[in-house]
Formats: sequence, C-alpha cells, structure tokens
Amino acid sequence: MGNGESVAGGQTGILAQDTYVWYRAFMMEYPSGLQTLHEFKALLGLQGLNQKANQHVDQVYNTFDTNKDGFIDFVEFIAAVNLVVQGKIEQKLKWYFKLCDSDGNGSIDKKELLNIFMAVQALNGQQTLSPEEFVNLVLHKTDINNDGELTLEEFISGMEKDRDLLEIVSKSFDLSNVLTVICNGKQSDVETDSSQHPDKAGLGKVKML
Ligand SMILES: [Ca+2]
Ligand SMILES: [Ca+2]
Ligand SMILES: [Ca+2]
Repeated sequence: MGNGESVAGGQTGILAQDTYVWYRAFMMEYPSGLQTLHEFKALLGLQGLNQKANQHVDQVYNTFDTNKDGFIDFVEFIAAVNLVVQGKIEQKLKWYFKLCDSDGNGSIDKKELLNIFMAVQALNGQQTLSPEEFVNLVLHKTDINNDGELTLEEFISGMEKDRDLLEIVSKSFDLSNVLTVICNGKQSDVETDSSQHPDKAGLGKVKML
C-alpha cells in the first residue's frame, strides 16, 4: 500500500511498468495526447464499415470518452485498456450494459439488443447464433419480470447466474482483438526493413486475456 499510485488507479490495475509502455506507445502515436474518433477507427482499421458497425464503434468510443469532450486522452485510454484486459466481470457487464443501452434510458430493449448484436457481428464476423436467437436467449434468461426490457440489475444478475450465457455475451463483446491491433502497432504500415530493435517489443509483455 502507500505510494503505489498509477494512472489507471487501484492496486488491481495494470502495473505501473506496463502503464509506462502504453503511455509511450500512446504518445508516440498521438503527440497531442488526444485521440480522435477518426484516429481510433484508423488505428483499429475500422474504416469503411457498414452503418450498423460504424454506430457501434462510435458508441464504444463514446463510452471510453468518459469526460465527454470528444477525445480519448491517455487516462481514458488506459482505463479502457484496463477494463478490457483485466476488468472484473461486474465492471465489464456494466460496460456491456452501457454499450447496449444506446438511448441511455437505463434499460435495454429488444431493439437495442438486436442492434448491438448485428453491429458486433458486422465487426467480428461469424457468430454461432443468429441475432434473433441471441436476443431471445438473453431475454429469456435475464428478463425476470418479463416486461421485454432489461434493467442493469436484471442484466448483471442474469449473467452471473448463467455461465454459458455469460460466455456467449463476453465472446460477442470481446474487444481483445482490438487490443491486439494496438499492441502490435500498425505493423502493416511499418513493414519497411527495420534495422533497429523495434521499440514496441515491450508491448508484447502486456498480458492479454
Ligand atoms: Ca475525453
Ligand atoms: Ca435503452
Ligand atoms: Ca425486465
């Protein structure tokens, strides 16, 4: 305890050492210290998406932009990395809920679930379930009062009770592929013969799930 402060905050966060590696990578890529939505998409190779997928990416970006200034700064960035890499289940579920609740009214309805799943599918490609199957499964298992909408409480307690469902949902919302892209840097752009030791080697040390 004591002076173990890190940008990410909290003892369960990414180690200070890792944070430094991320910080260097972030500042190298974004010398202004801010990442725009456009850069976010460029970094992840997410240009030219269809509308659904695009909306989803916008929403992911917006949930990471916690102070809502329209940019992701390093603190927001590392919080996002922290969540995706080693967030506790409940933190992740809260974040999934926020992602799904696109109108922000505090509950998820069928249409929101359907939209999010189709968006995720557009991004990640093949899924074992169809969007309808996914929505029906989630509602069937978590909509306890049967009103066709999910509160945060229903969503979290439903997921915690059903490991299989939790796994399906976690897989659907998995962003670790996104982090792999970040970790590897824009390798395709940097394929000129690199004589020096690549600076980003340290990034490989950041543990992925
Ligand atoms: Ca921000
Ligand atoms: Ca809603
Ligand atoms: Ca309900």
